[in-house]
Amino acid sequence: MEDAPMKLYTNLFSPNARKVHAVAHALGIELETHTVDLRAGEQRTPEYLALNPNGKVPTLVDGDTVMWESNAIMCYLAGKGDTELWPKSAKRYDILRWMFWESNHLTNTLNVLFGQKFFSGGNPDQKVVERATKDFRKHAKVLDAHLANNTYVTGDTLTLADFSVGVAFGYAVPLELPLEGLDNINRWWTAFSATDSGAILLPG
Ligand SMILES: N[C@@H](CCC(=O)N[C@@H](CS)C(=O)NCC(=O)O)C(=O)O
Repeated sequence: MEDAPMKLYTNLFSPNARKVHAVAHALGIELETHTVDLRAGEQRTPEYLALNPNGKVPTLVDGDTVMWESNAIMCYLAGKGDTELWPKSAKRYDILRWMFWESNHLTNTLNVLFGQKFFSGGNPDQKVVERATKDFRKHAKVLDAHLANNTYVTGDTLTLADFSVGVAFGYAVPLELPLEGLDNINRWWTAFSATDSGAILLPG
């Protein structure tokens, strides 16, 4: 009997969910999907909270396994096979380093900008925007310096780290991210976001 397809609870408005879609595409994994209606609050229903008590997307269900946290889901999917995106070598630790960096530094500043620009009823707090924009620039400079000597985030091949870190840069225009002069990021992101999988990271 064939295994049932894995099911992703998702919403394409979510950058964290798009990371998972992009990685699944790169791996050639077909996922059954259920769009969680975030506007209607479906993420806070008892049925959904039983799967993901954080009330967030994405969530992956694979038989008895329920996974949440987009970066963990990406590792889980890639771990199903043999792939350079998530090699079975010490390079994994470097990939994880950048995935943790993304969720701790880059995404934190992005979430603030997201909240101020999209969910402040058109009345963003300029001081908060300024501070988060400055923080974003500080973190982006770290990545830019690293990319001066690396084609991709963890060396000369595309890995999960590119998907994890890359999704932020799709918001360069709507969030007015300060990327001037960060030529290495611009080179890397322009090439990556033009690929079929990279393009899935872009907000629709
Ligand atoms: N660290 C989590 C963050 C998930 C997250 O923040 N999801 C947002 C969309 S990007 C969400 O579901 N928000 C709905 C809500 O908070 O009500 C991950 O990477 O999966």
